[in-house]
Amino acid sequence: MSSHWQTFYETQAKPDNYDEQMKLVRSFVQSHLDQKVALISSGGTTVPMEHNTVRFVDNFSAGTRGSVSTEYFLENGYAVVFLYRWKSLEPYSRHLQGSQILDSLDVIQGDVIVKEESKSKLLQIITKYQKVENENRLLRVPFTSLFDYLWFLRGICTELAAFGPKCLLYLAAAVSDFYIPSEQMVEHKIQSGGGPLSITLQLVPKMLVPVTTSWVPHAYVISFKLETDENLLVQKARKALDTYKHKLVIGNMLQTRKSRVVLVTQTEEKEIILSSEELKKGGEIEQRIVEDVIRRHEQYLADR
Ligand code: PAZ
Repeated sequence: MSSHWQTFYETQAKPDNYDEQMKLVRSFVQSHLDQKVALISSGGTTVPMEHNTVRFVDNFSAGTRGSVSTEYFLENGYAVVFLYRWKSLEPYSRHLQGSQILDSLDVIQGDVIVKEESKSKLLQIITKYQKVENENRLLRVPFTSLFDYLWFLRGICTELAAFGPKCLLYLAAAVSDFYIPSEQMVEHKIQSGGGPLSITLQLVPKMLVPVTTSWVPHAYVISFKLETDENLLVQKARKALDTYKHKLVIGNMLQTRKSRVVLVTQTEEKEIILSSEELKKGGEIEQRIVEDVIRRHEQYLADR
């Protein structure tokens, strides 16, 4: 009999661009087999309400955690598959959001030039970006819906299994716990003429089960746990560790996620806190998280 997660893949169609994207993943894997690799998931998933989707359920995630962390993993020599919500923040370009790029430029005698005060910032970003591009160490795989995300998660994990323990999963995306299965979804735009709308959302299967037991059983797997009630945070992180037997849960509160996280393992609970001074100076908590996580991954490799 199929398990809950297997039924999901048997009944929910794969994304149209799945085969094309997976070809890129395979080729990326082949070029980096001798390196450490990280799969970083980032941003929020949408849950469509109609097959011809006009409306969907979404969440708050901007993709900051994933995109910032990706830069630090790349700085530390990892090859990275960045599985991210289309149009959420991306590594490097995140520094130039909205009108920032236009504000850093000027027109002088018909030529576009970079303003003096923006040069050092742009130089830093572009130098790092070009190094990573030249070394082909970053593969971006975009998703929008929960279906896309879960299909790519399985496909990419299965390919990354070839890295064995050199593979690290850093699952920072805010993935919906609820969805409308395809067979229960209406075809066309839901009409308001029928009065108030009630919808029933089903539970999304817990994919950390196949991730840890079947798809990448030797990888160093880190999941994130978001809460809004502090009393639940560590308790829920521990429950996840007990259930999925992976290596680390990084807990964070919605309101303080940029300045405080708690790293929970089977034996330890450790906080990383960024002071308001550090934040004001442009400090990024992801730098400290990634340093810590890389140390743990190295220890994991050394212990094997
Ligand atoms: O994307 P972002 O930087 O705005 O938020 C990051 C985050 C809070 C989504 C992430 O740190 C996280 O906790 N992800 C897991 C969420 C969960 O499924 O509990």
